[in-house]
Amino acid sequence: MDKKTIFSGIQPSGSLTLGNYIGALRNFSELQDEYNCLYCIVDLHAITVAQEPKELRKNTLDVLALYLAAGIDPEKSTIFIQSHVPQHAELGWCLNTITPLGQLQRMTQFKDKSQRTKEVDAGLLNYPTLMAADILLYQADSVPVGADQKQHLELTRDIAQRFNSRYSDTFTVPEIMTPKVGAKIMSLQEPQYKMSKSSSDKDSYILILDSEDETRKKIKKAVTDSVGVVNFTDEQPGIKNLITIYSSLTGKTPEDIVKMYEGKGYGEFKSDVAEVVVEGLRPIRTKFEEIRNDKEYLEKVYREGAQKASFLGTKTLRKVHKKMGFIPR
Ligand code: AQP
Repeated sequence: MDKKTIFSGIQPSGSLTLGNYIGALRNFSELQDEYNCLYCIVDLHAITVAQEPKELRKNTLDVLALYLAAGIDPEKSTIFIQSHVPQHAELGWCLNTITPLGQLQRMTQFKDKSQRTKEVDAGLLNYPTLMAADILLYQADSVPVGADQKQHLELTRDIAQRFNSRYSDTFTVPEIMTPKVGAKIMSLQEPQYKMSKSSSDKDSYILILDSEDETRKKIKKAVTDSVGVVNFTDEQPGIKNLITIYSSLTGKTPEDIVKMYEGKGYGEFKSDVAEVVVEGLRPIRTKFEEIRNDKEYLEKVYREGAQKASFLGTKTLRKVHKKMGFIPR
């Protein structure tokens, strides 16, 4: 039987956080043997909010090196940069024409980001249709993402179904695949919000590439509460988040962790969480240092990846053009 297809992407809109790692990146390599995987660095998405061009170039190569350091193998998976495969933008345009404006305006991410941005451009509103194009272009069966992307995935499914019923069966309707623990890692400073790489408060996130000392300091400073007991409850969102991080990096259940810290203070708990994070990220940080400076290797990976992705993307796009009534090229 043919392997099922998986697509996922990460924006090079900053340096990747522990949230990106636990919610998405670290699950990517585990799927490579069972699925036909495509992993993209979605630079076209990153420009939906203002980016410094030099920074964007650096971040794009950093994300690529992190993909490789996290164990994504270019012999098994297709790794590529979104802007190198123009079919994404082309399909995105077509899908925009069958997506109701109101549906895009109701997206939580659009509402959140447009509140934080001085000038809201059309690209931010159309982000989800481009994301739908990313996924549908490869007829992906499943999309491994963090829980924050659930609404966008639902919109993708809607768009696929709308296209299929309007023009006949064309797209696979994809399923979301979220991790059991750690699908949403929260900010260390405002645990009611998710940890985000574009946050203006550096203490709110841990970057995969933060130094070990910086990581320890940020966890020490993490907001907790006055209860003073390590509990896994919504009433103690800061502590709950630290337990989630601990649990997702060690495989221990939240209940086990609560038991381990019975009668112990937050200080000891936090310093253990810090060690778990430092240990958990050390292998990927070390590998990243080895890979990031090998420009030739990185170039080979993204060029070959774009070729493979482009071949697959063209197949779907031809079908779409034909069904929508375009004259074949
Ligand atoms: N806090 C999080 N917990 C779990 N998963 C998360 N992801 C992001 N934040 C968390 C998952 O990481 C993948 C890549 O996300 P993205 O960069 O494409 O966009 P995002 O979800 O908007 O991530 P950020 O860090 O919040 O980026 P900015 O600040 O630029 O918007 C996705 O699978 C996402 O679910």
